[in-house]
Amino acid sequence: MGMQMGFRWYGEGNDSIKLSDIKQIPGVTSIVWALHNKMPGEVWQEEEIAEVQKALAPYGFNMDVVESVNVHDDIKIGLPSRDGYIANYIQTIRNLAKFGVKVICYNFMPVFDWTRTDLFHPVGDGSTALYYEADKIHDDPKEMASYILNNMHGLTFPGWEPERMAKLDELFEAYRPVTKEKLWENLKYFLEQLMPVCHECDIKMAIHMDDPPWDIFGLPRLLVDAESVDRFLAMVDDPYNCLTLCSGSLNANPENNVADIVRRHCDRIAFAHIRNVKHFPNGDFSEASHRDCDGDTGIVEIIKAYHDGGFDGYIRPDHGRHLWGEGPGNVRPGYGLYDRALGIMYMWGIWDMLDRLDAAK
Ligand code: CS2
Ligand code: MN
Repeated sequence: MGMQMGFRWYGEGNDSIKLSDIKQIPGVTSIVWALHNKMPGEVWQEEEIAEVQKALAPYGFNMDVVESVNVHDDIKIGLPSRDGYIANYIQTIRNLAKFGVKVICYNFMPVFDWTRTDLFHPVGDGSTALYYEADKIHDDPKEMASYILNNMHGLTFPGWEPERMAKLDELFEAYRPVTKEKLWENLKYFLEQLMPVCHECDIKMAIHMDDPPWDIFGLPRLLVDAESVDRFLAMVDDPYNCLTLCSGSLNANPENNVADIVRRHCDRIAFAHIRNVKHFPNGDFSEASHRDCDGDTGIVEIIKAYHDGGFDGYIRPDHGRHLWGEGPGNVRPGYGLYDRALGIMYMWGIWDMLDRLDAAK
């Protein structure tokens, strides 16, 4: 069957990109979606899911992959109230199963989702990209949050919900007793409750890598390298406990060899994110086009590892640069149309050639 190509779309009225535009990108079969108006911990209702199904149907896209059903902080912190939120999560899984959803992407990062210090950094060719300046990140997390929210121009940004950001002090306080080991335990507790339901519903839980893959603002992060990925998969050794292997998140640390992880765990990767990152000697990094030589992530080797492993899961281009008039106010940082479309063609180019070479063997 081969890899199944997806494109992330934030929903009607919440994304400037139209489904009719996505339809013109070759080989996209899945819209990677979510109910972005839901707060972590809320149950996703069938009527709300049905709306998305109705929007996708005219284009023939499937809704197999959700990114993300976000996990409530109380589950990550391990508070007694977590059981209620886990029950809600389970109800959401059951509701999603009724619509044929196959993969749920989520993350287990304390407080924030991905973090960058510049959302529109010049790449040098007239385009801009997400950028991480190591020195800036030691600043106050509140400044970070307000910078990021200002640059979203009122669009939703999962993991940086204004409602949660308004309570940053409380959140940091609540996470204070949560050591890295405690966070692992809380992740295990969460997944062990979910697994029987995942089997019943035939839905894979696919954890996203931490981004960037190291502790920030004194908060622990878990999915940061090959060793932690091994630990995660062994901790809950179940075919429904899977990865969203995000090449760019992991490769923000140049020591990480993503192709090796693909070769090791291809059967447990339910969802692949392809993103290219360029490193600078001082620890800064910039996101780059998907073309192998524009970054240091090893995109060709990674796609080859998926191909060699017989990967038939879902894949999508992750962040792209902002091109051809895309910029602050008219594009979601990292989620423009053009560069992600170019990335898809690059991925297909490699994949189709590998198919051709195999056929000629
Ligand atoms: C995504 C993540 O934009 C991105 O980098 O890959 O934000 C991802 O959606 C979440 O971490 C998954 O919960
Ligand atoms: Mn990703």
